[in-house]
Formats: sequence, structure tokens, C-alpha cells
Amino acid sequence: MSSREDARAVTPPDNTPLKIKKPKSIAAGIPAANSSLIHGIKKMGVTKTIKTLITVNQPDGFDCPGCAWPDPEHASAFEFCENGAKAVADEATRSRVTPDFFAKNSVQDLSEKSDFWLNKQGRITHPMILKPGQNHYEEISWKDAFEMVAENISTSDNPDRSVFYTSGRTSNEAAFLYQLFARTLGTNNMPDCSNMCHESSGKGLGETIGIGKGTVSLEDFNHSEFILVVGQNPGTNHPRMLTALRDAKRNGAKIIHVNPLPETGLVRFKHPQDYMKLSFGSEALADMHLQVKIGGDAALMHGLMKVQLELDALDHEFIETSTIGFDKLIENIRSTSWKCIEDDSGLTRFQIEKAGRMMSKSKASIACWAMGLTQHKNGVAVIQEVSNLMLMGGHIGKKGAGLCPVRGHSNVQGDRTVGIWERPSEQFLARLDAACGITSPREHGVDVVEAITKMQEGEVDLFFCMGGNFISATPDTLATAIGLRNVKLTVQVSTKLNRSHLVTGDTALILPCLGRTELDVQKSGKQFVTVENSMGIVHTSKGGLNPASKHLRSEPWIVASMATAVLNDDRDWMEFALDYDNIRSLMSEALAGFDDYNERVRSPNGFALPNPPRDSRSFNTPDGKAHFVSHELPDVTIPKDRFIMMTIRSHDQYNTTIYDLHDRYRGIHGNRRVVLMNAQDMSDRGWKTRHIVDIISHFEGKERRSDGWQLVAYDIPKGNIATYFPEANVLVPLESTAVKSNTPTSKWIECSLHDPGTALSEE
Ligand SMILES: Nc1nc2c(c(=O)[nH]1)N[C@H]1C(S)=C(S)[C@@H](COP(=O)(O)OP(=O)(O)OC[C@H]3O[C@@H](n4cnc5c(=O)[nH]c(N)nc54)[C@H](O)[C@@H]3O)O[C@H]1N2
Ligand SMILES: Nc1nc2c(c(=O)[nH]1)N[C@H]1C(S)=C(S)[C@@H](COP(=O)(O)OP(=O)(O)OC[C@H]3O[C@@H](n4cnc5c(=O)[nH]c(N)nc54)[C@H](O)[C@@H]3O)O[C@H]1N2
Ligand SMILES: [Mo]
Repeated sequence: MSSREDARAVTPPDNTPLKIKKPKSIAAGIPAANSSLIHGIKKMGVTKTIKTLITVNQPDGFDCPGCAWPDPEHASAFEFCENGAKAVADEATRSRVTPDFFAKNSVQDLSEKSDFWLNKQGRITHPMILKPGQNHYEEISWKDAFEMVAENISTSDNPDRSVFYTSGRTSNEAAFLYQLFARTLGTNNMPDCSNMCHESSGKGLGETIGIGKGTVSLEDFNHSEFILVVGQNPGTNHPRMLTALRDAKRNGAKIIHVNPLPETGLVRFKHPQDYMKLSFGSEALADMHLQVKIGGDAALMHGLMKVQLELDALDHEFIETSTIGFDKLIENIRSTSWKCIEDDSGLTRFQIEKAGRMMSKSKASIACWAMGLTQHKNGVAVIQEVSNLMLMGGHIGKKGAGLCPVRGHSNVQGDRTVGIWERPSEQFLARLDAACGITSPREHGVDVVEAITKMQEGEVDLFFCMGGNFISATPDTLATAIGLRNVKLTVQVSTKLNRSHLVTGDTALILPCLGRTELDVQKSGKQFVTVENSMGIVHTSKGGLNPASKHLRSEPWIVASMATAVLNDDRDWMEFALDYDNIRSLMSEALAGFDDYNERVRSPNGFALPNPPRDSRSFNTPDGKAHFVSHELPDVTIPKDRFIMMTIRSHDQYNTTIYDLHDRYRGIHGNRRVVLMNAQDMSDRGWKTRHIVDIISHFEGKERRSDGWQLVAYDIPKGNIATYFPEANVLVPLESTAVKSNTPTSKWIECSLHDPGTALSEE
């Protein structure tokens, strides 16, 4: 009989045939509207589809669990996008994963199924336990589950042997309680998905403008004259952003798309709601596509800054009165040659000058970015280059201008604001301690990568995950699996089945929770929770659907119950679960900017958290100035016969959740194990589309391997390739992380491609 230790950590292929169509030039529009309805009806049925979709992102409804893009003040009755609708349908599915399902399917058998299959099985209905040496999960009561956590913590001699991970869907209330629990226990071990996501943005902007968040509001898009969209695929990952770009464009803004791929949506765009109003027009959003090589953005930024300097498109007064470091920056930019800029970026001087001239004419510019910048070794540095470019023209703290890191998970920003951070500031802790009567530990905790190393070293007894899918989201899947298997107890608070339930510690618990779409009724009545969007607006979210099972519990209830079982303190934790107003009252005292939280958050569109650069052009840096930070350009040479690989999302996935096997906009259907490759690079090697290759990644002398990938000729720069996350994560080296933010370099993996059968063993 196979054992649980054989469970596959790396997702097996779906083995369905690959179909290739022409990449789409128009995003959204009719196919998108159809696709959302089809997904909804297939998973939820007709009545539930309509009931659910009309409450997404409405003042009295629930916040879309899709992305963190803000809602307009006057949301239309259909304020959702195709991919938001998919996220909702996925949560509101009628399929169920019951104790009977686990009795029939062993952990090892389940691990042989693809991620797409696992997710399709539906919502988990009961708390489950996987006992040491067993291959099947069994039902457990909530009470026994919490006792198990309490026993693990009490036999562990040190609170730092517990690690508490958070994924970014967790509400402000649950996240606040969770960090209060961890700090009362005595640890700052709170890694979160941010560590793999926008950590580089937070770190970079914290140093340049004194706040690790963006400085624009949605309204700014209506007043902007120039918008850079760098390293981001909004058509798929933030579809509602296209509406803001469309409106900006109609108001005369120029838009430049900087990306190794010509992503659909920026090329042409039809608004699905326009379709409902029967308007059939479509419009080009981007005025220019700068097809940089992967990692070429820093060089491009130097080029754009050169042009601004030459044309004197500078805000001299702002530079003089509000910034430091400009002279050093100029010196640095002047010392970069155009030859170097062209070689590193893969763009011509002509293209960059044209883009730079466009920018120089703008009085109010916005720069947006996402994972194409953050997941690089120089992630922090390149974001500071973007910040340099914007600051020199004074494009901050005024209407229509600012920096706009576009966040991923719908509440990832809120989680950090309320304390999910392994490196909290003294200011944060002092206020928390005073309000809550605790003494938080001051020693910093572990981030995601450090947590994996700590697990590998046998220093973790409890690994508790508030949502997410750690084994699949993290780099170096096999290394992470070794770590997880070294832990005594792993706990997953989850809605859907995923691979993290299959690759576990000696004992594993699954604690099934309510999702965003569902009614949350506690002893005092119906509850709502609160979230913060990508632009710092905090608002409510209230689900309306009946819960998928009567055994589900809310995240705040789960934390309160765990704290009750584990801690012997004077606090009545269950008071918090009884009525979430009680949590928000404490948050008002403990968190800066949250005064009268219960009152203010109830206003229909919520309220904006303080943001000094945006509100008053002031900067919370030690000297009160905005900082220009100069950096050398990174080394982006690609060794001979090697490729630089980026790992990206398809149109039919939400991070590690695979909704379906299509990447419609890129024309790739039926199979996800593909490598997008430049046609010339392919023909140089005598390869054609569908040729099968094995991929080997190389980092500091160590090789990692993954076999059996099909090539697809694609419009991507020479020397660059792209694969999908999470299938390719086995190739991402754990040690390859961004300087200062420690974010895995998921967009810069040095690889070689081989005909099958060459050297090394299978993963
Ligand atoms: N439907 C859907 N929505 C989502 C998600 C999802 O999985 N599905 N995930 C959510 C989350 S958590 C996040 S963080 C966001 C992610 O949103 P994105 O950052 O848009 O996601 P990625 O697919 O990682 O895409 C990165 C983009 O950067 C480009 N890129 C890669 N390397 C470089 C580079 O060196 N330079 C430049 N200029 N571009 C580069 C890629 O071609 C791609 O277009 O989306 C959120 N929204
Ligand atoms: N190679 C590579 N790796 C990457 C990335 C990349 O671009 N390339 N991107 C990184 C990024 S940006 C991110 S943000 C991370 C994502 O990392 P995670 O946030 O850890 O992963 P997700 O796939 O979003 O988590 C999905 C699981 O969350 C659970 N879930 C869904 N809704 C809820 C809920 O309401 N409550 C609870 N408790 N659980 C819920 C479900 O069980 C589901 O299976 O991955 C990172 N990993
Ligand atoms: Mo993310």
C-alpha cells in the first residue's frame, strides 16, 4: 500500500490535449460576459448566480474576493468582472467535500490528481484530522481540534516554534484578532502572502515616500494625463482596472504598457457592461507597448529619466523643498549610457525617447505596477526607480498623479495595516500593547522563505495557515515539502481542497470556514466584516448566501476559539466572536487611523485611511522629505544557451486555484504545461510548437528539474520564456530572493531547455 509520504507535492499534469488559437486582441466584451454567466450557472445554478452576482461590490453586499481593485463610488448593478464572477462562482459552488469523500479517497490518491481536479470537488464541509501515519482524513469536532492546537503549543517550550501564515482574503477583524493572539502568545512569526507579492513595493516606497502603499485614488484616473502600466496584466488579473483606464483615455490620458508580452486588454477593450447596454464599440487602451526584456525595466526607467532631464520636465520647486538625493540621482542617470539602456531593456533609444516625450508633456502622471516588477532580485530597487521618475516631475500628492502598486488578494493590504507583519514597527507595537494590555515580543519573526528554512531545520512544531495554499504558492516546491513534513502539526483554515491538505506535518487539521459570499450569523445576530482595497479605502463586506455546510465557522470565531483554548489570559476572547463590533472597538484604540471605526466604516462607501503623500504631499520619512534613491543597473546578461523564465497566471486561475484549463486571451487551451517561447529561438534549435522539452533551472551551481513541457511559439523577446505558476514553482530556487524584501524571484529564473531523456532524474 502506498503511504502518505509518497504524496505528490508537485501538481501532476492534466493530460488533456493542447489547443492553440490566435491570441485575442480584444479583452472583456461579449465572450467575457458569457464566460462569467456560464461559470456561474455551471457551478451555482441559475437563481443563485443572479442572486449572488447582483450583490458583488454593492454598498450592502460583499466585497468581491477576486482582486483588490477599488469599487467606484456609484457602483452599477453589475459591479463585477468576468474573473470576479468566477471567484464568486467557485466559492458558491454546489459541490461538497464531505467526510465520506475523505473516507473514499486517500491523501496519496488525491495527490495524484491535478490542482484543477482538486478544486472542482467543492467546499469542505467538516473539520477533519489526518493522524500520524494515516493516509485518510477523519472527522474531528471543533473542540477536539482546538485542544490539539493547545496541546501542541503547551508542549512546545518556545512560542517562536509556532508560525502563523495568512493569505490575503482574511478580513480585517479576523486578521487583527489573529495577530493579537500570536503576539499575546509571544511571537511575531507571521509570514503572509505579501512576502511573495508586493513586499518589494512596501519596502521600496517606505524608503522613498514614507508609506508602503500607493498614493492614488480611483478618481485620480479621471484626471491623469499619462499612465504607465508596468509588469502587470490587468485584462486577466484586475479586469475592472480596464474601466478606469478606459475613462482616463476618454479624458485624454496617454497610456503606455511596459511588458515582455503584448497583454490583451491594453491593446483593445470592450466593457462587458457596455455590452449589456448594447454598445458594440471597442477601443485601444495603450498608446504604446514597450516590449521590454524580462528584467529590463530599471534600464528603461533610466532612459525615461534621461529624457525628462533633457527636456527639463522637472518640478524644480517640489524637488527643492520636499526631496533629497536629486543631485546624486542626476549624476547616476547621466553616467548610464544609451547603449547600456538599449542592451538591457531590449528597446531602442527612439522608442524610449518617444515614450519619454509623451510623459514630459503630462502635468499629472500615474505609474501602476504589479508582479512583473516585484518578483525580481532588484524588485525593491526597480520600484524605487519608478518612484524616482515620478518624483522628479512632482507626480505625487496632486490630482491625477501618483504611485499605484496594484495589489493582488482582496484584503492583502488590510491584513498588513491591522498587524499581519513579521517585522512590525515599534510605533505599531507600542500602541497595540497600550490598548490591549499585553507586552508584544520585539524580536522580528520569520517571513515566508525564512519559515520554510526554519521548518526544514526542525524548528517548527505548529504551522497554522489562515487560508492560502502554502505548498503550491511558495517557491521550490520540493524544498517546501521537506519543510512541511518536518512539522509536528500543520493546520489549514480553508474553504476549498488544495495540495496543502495533502503535504503536511505529522498530524494535520483542516478547519473549514465561511467564505465572503456567505451569511455570518453569531449569537448577537448577522455580522459583517471589513476590508481595505488597493487604494486604502476601508469598507464593509457582508455575505448573503446560506453557508455551504452547518459545520462551517467564521475566521474570527476560529481565532477566538483557538485563543480561548490556548491562552490562559484574562481576556474573554469569545466576546469578540459574539459581536464583531467588539473587535472593531478594540481596533479603534489599537490602530492609528481607525478612530470611531464602528461608526465610520458603516458609511456606505467606507472611509479612506490617512495617506500623508496623497493627502498633504508630506512624507513620513525620518527627515520628512521624499527620497530619490540611486541604484546601479542590475546585471541582466543571459548566459549562453540559457533562458530567463517568468512564471505567470493564466486567465482561468486565481493564484493556485485552477478554475479551468484555458488562457483565452493568449489563445492557449486545454493544457497548462506549456512554455511560451520566441519563434526565432525555437527555429534556431529546430523546434516547433508542441515540441516537448524538459526544463532545468540553474542557481548558484544547483539544478532543479521539471519534465514534459510543450513549446508554444509566442510574441515574447528572444532569450525569454514564460510558464504558468504553480506548475513551474518546483523550478524557483528558495534562495533566489529580492534584496531587502526577500520576495522569491518568480519572474527571473535562469533555465535551460532540453530534449527529453537528458541527464538528471525526474522530480
Ligand atoms: N483572475 C485573477 N486575478 C488575480 C489573481 C489571479 O491569479 N487570477 N491573482 C491576484 C494576485 S495575488 C496578484 S499579486 C495579482 C497579480 O497580477 P499580475 O502581476 O498582473 O500577475 P502575473 O500573471 O504574475 O503577471 C505579471 C505580468 O508581468 C509581466 N512581467 C513579467 N516579468 C516582467 C518584467 O521583468 N518586466 C515587465 N515590465 N513585465 C514583466 C508578465 O508578462 C505579466 O503580464 O493579481 C490578483 N488578481
Ligand atoms: N511562481 C510563482 N509563485 C507565486 C506567484 C507567482 O507569480 N509565481 N505569486 C505569488 C503571489 S503574488 C501570491 S499572493 C501567493 C498566493 O499565495 P496564497 O494566498 O497562499 O494562495 P491562494 O492560491 O490564493 O490560496 C488559495 C486557497 O485559499 C483558500 N481560501 C479561499 N478563500 C478563503 C477564505 O475566505 N478563507 C480562508 N481561510 N481560506 C480561503 C482555499 O482553500 C484555496 O485553496 O502566491 C505567490 N506564488
Ligand atoms: Mo499576490
